Amino acid sequence: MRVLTIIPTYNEIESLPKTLQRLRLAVPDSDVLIADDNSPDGTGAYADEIAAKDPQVHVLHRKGKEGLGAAYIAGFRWGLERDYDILVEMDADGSHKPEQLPLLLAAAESGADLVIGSRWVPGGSVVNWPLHRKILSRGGSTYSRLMLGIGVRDITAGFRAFRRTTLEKLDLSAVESVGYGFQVDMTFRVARLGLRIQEVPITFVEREFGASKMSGNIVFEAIANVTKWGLGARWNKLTRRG
Ligand SMILES: Nc1nc2c(ncn2[C@@H]2O[C@H](COP(=O)(O)OP(=O)(O)OP(=O)(O)O)[C@@H](O)[C@H]2O)c(=O)[nH]1
Ligand SMILES: [Mg+2]
Repeated sequence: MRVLTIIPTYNEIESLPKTLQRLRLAVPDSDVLIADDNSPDGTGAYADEIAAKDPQVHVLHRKGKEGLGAAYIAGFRWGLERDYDILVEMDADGSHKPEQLPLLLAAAESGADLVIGSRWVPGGSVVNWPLHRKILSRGGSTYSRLMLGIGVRDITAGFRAFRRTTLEKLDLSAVESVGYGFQVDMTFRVARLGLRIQEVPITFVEREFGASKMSGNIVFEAIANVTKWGLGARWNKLTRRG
């Protein structure tokens, strides 16, 4: 199966070189697409240098910072136009171990429509996170699970593998949200189609370099959207019955 690993970047010049090197070693068959939002620190130019030497590395330059969701949607479209069978989401900051990508790919190849690298299933873990980040992540996942009525333990996780057929069934232009909410939105859409979602345990490592793009706004957006979607789904059920 042809695999494309999409890495969205915004100011990741300290992390991207190592991540890319590890990925090319760990999964040499996967092509790579770096979706850069015109990073002021030169991440896009660095990606171009690598792409000039390595035909399996590609770069999608975007105008400016529009959020991880928009970068992924553009990356998915790029990959779908080019006949990839599996499209992977992976962060540049070293949090997702490229060495664990084969676990996700194995699950996708054996039939899962969406594979989620999960911190919150048995065997999954987080390295170097302060307690408040763990609480926020687990609490957010639990709230979303209850609100949306889907059984995924790590719903905001960003290390994922989609079969192309899954993405083809979604209306990508309808996907909202920029931050974590994007991952929740995608999961909810896949679940509503009745497709098979499988979580595989991963070891998530807190970034060593560079700055997190997480903000109060992103958290707020995610909570507000989950509440809206959850209530909307309940309302639809009620009115269809009535
Ligand atoms: N193209 C693009 N990439 C982004 C944007 N925001 C974040 N990213 C990338 O998305 C990945 C995840 O972003 P992080 O800042 O690590 O956010 P996070 O992983 O949710 O937060 P931390 O756990 O604190 O690291 C990284 O590779 C970022 O460079 C954006 O607006 N545009
Ligand atoms: Mg990160």
